[in-house]
Amino acid sequence: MQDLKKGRLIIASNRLPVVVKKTIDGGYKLGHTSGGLITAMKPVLQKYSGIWVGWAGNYLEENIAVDELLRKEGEDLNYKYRSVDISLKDYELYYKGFSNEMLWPLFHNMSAYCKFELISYKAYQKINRIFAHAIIDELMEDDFIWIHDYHLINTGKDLRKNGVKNKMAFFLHIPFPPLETFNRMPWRLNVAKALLSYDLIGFHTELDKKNFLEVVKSLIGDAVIDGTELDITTVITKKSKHKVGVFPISIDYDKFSTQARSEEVSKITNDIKKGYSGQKIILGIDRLDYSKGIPQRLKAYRALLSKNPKLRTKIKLVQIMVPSREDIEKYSELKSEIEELVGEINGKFSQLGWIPVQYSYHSLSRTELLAYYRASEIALVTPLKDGMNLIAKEYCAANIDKDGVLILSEFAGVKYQFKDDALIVNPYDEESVISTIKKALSMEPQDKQQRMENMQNNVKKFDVYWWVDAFLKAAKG
Ligand code: GDG
Repeated sequence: MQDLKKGRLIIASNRLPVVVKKTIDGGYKLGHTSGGLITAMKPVLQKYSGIWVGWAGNYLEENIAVDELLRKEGEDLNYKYRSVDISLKDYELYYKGFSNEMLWPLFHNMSAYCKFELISYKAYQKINRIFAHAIIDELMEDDFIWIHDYHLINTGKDLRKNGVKNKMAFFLHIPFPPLETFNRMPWRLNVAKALLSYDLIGFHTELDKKNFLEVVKSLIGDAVIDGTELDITTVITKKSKHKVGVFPISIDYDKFSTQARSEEVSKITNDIKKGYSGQKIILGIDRLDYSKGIPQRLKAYRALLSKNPKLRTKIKLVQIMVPSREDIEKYSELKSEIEELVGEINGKFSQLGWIPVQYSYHSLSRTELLAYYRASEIALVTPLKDGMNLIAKEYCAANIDKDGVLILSEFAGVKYQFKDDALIVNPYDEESVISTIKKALSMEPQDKQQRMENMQNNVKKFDVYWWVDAFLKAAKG
C-alpha cells in the first residue's frame, strides 16, 4: 500500500458506516450501514490509521451523546469516527433535497427527476461548511484529506477558504453527466468551481472524466487542459493546478472470495438451492433506486415468461431490494411500481409448487448475500446508469464454482472492465435482455468458466487496495 508519510488519512463522506439507533429501554446504540462507498472504504481505513468524518444518523435537536458511542465503537478499530451536527430541517434540504432530488438524478442523466430549489442549495452549502469545520477541528499538518461523493462537493472550497493548505482530493462515486445535462443546473458555475478546489479529482470511468473536462473547458474561462501523462490529466487555472484521473473502484476480492468458501456460506448456498428444487436462479440485488432499472428488468422477465412457456417452472427471479431513500416521493412511487409488477407476474404465471419471482425488501447479512451470489446461475445487473456497480464485482468474487453468468448493463461503469466476459445488454431494450437471458441459460460450462475466471482475475488484480494505491499515488505524485 502507498505510504502516507507522516500524515494520517482523513476521509469525509455523508454517512458514517455506523448509525445511531434507539434501544427498547430508551437508550441508544450504534448499528451498521451498507452501501458501495462503505464496502470500499472500511478496509482502507482499517489498514491506514485516520479519521472518518460523517453523519451518524442523529439530529442536533435530539441531543444524543453520540461522541461517546462513537468513541467506544472506534476502540477496536484502527481509526476513529467524528460525527457532524446537523439539524433535521437542514439535513432534509441538504440530503433529501439538493443531494438526492437534484445532484443524484442530474448526474445520472435523468434531469426530468430534478428539483432545482435555491433553499436546498443554500442548505447544501451550509452543511458542507459544517463538514469543513469538523475536518478542521481534527486536522494536523501532514494529514491527507479525501472527500467522497456528490454530497460534499463544496467542502473542499470551504476548507481552502479557511486557509487549509493540506493536500486534498475528491472522488465521485456516481457518474459525471455530459455538459448539456450539467448546464441545466442553475448553480453550475459554483459547482464546477468547487470541484476545482481539490488537488486531485477522481472518477470511475474515462467517460466521466471526459464529461468533467468538457464542463471545465466550457465554464471555467481561464482553465487550460495541460495534457495527460500516465493517464492523469492536468488542469491549470491562473491560481491553481489540478489533476484529474480515472480510478475504477473495487472490492476486497480476497475477503469476499474466502468468505464465500466458508462452511457457513456453503451451508446456506445448499439450503437455497434445495429450497428451489432445481430451478435456475436469476439474481437481482439492488438498492431501491430508479437508476438501477428494476421495473425494466421485471418487465423483461415478464415478457420472457410470456413468450417462452417452456421456461416456466424451470427458472426463478430472486429480486432482493435493499431499502433506500423511501422518504423521497420518487422512491416510494418506485417501490409501489416494483411491488405491483412482482404481484402481477406472480399472479399471472404462478403454478402449483412454483412462484416466478421471489421478492424481498430488507437488507441481508453478508453471509446470506454471498450465499445468494453462489447459488445463482445468472446475475442480472442492469442499471439504467451506474457509476461503477459493486454487486457485479462481488458476484464474480463469490462465484467460486465458476458456473455463473453475469448479464451486465452497458451503462454501468464496470462495463469497461468486464466488456469481453460479461454478457452486455441495453437495459432499455427488452428483446436484447430476453435473448441474453436465454443465451446465458444455455451457455456451455467451459465458456462460463473461462469468462468467470477472466472477470475474477480482473477484480483480483484491480481490487480495492489497488484502487486506493492508485488514487494516493496520483494524489502524491
Ligand atoms: C454507489 C454508486 C458505485 C447491498 N445490499 C446489501 C448489501 N449491499 C452492498 C453490496 C455492495 C453495495 O451495497 C452496493 O454497491 P453498488 O456499487 O452496487 O451501489 P450504490 O450503493 O448505488 O453505490 C455505485 C458505488 O457507490 C461505489 O463507488 O459502485 O455506482 O451508485 O457492496 O454488497 N450488503 C449487505 N446486505 C445487503 O442486503 N450486507
